Amino acid sequence: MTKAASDVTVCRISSIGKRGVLVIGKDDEETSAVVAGSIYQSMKPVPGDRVETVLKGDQLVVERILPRGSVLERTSPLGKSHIIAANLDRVLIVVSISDPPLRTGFIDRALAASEWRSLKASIVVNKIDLVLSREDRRLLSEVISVYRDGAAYPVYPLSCESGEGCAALLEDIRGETLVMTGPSGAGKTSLARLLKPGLNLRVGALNPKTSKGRHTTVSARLVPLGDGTSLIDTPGLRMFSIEHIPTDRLQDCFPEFEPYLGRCSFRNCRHLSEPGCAVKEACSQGAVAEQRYLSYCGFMKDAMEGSSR
Ligand SMILES: Nc1nc2c(ncn2[C@@H]2O[C@H](COP(=O)(O)OP(=O)(O)OP(=O)(O)O)[C@@H](O)[C@H]2O)c(=O)[nH]1
Ligand SMILES: [Mg+2]
Ligand SMILES: [Zn+2]
Repeated sequence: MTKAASDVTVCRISSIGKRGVLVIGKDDEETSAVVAGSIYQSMKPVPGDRVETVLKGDQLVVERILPRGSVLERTSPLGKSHIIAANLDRVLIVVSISDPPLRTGFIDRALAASEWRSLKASIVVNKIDLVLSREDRRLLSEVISVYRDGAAYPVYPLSCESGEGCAALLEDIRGETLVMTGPSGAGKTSLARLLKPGLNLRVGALNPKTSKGRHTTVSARLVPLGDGTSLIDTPGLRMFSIEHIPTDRLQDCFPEFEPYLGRCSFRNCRHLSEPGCAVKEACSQGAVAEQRYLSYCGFMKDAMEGSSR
């Protein structure tokens, strides 16, 4: 633990429970602590937060949350901003091709949310041991082509079952704090367990009838991997909502649009059905992947319908 003053110790929040929190201190050990009531008047702690703690008797008390460097945010089902985790270097979007089936809309929303908060993002395609059919292999190549080749996001195809591809990921993330997001059952907790052998977190089999996950992880948890690397596991999401991103800023959340912005006939072009749109033209020439452009149009439509309700 870093000594900030004689009796103040800086720790990192690992998880939030009903009665208190778990904090990570020196040598990556986990300790339970209570949170001083005054903190909740300003903000709620989240995994990844750096906090000042004081030992009172034999009870560790969190007294202050240090200013946050970066956060990943989503819109909750109640329409409120939900800060998922703080002080992050990268977002890992964990998906699979089948079991559960790939939904590129999820990836595009999570990428937009990462861009909105200026966070680096990468895609983990887990369960490549199950990618056997021609159709699944085609989907995997498409993910690599659309996201890695078309938008410069790192893509890590891997298998937590066989371990294939995991070393390359581990090599690239050394020293970083990462938060994982993805649909239930994609294998986020399995990845944390693979990278931290002995980790006591539950993984859950998919529902065999629906091929969907069963929402096994119920609260986010920061897992120290050693070497200053921290991986934050989170509960699976049905959808990554991005209603908090203003409509006129969505275009900035698609980095491959950037060379074309400002080149449309209309200065305030929304890149939907306006004539002389440079983004649409780039899409029809194949310079912007159609799937990504269509996601953008869908998000714009959702946002415009939402704001007129
Ligand atoms: N075949 C195969 N199965 C895997 C792989 N990784 C994970 N699984 C299985 O997928 C299921 C779901 O894994 P979890 O790690 O619990 O998934 P999760 O993303 O944490 O799910 P939630 O906590 O519900 O969000 C478990 O039965 C795992 O054993 C893999 O690479 N290949
Ligand atoms: Mg899990
Ligand atoms: Zn345009």
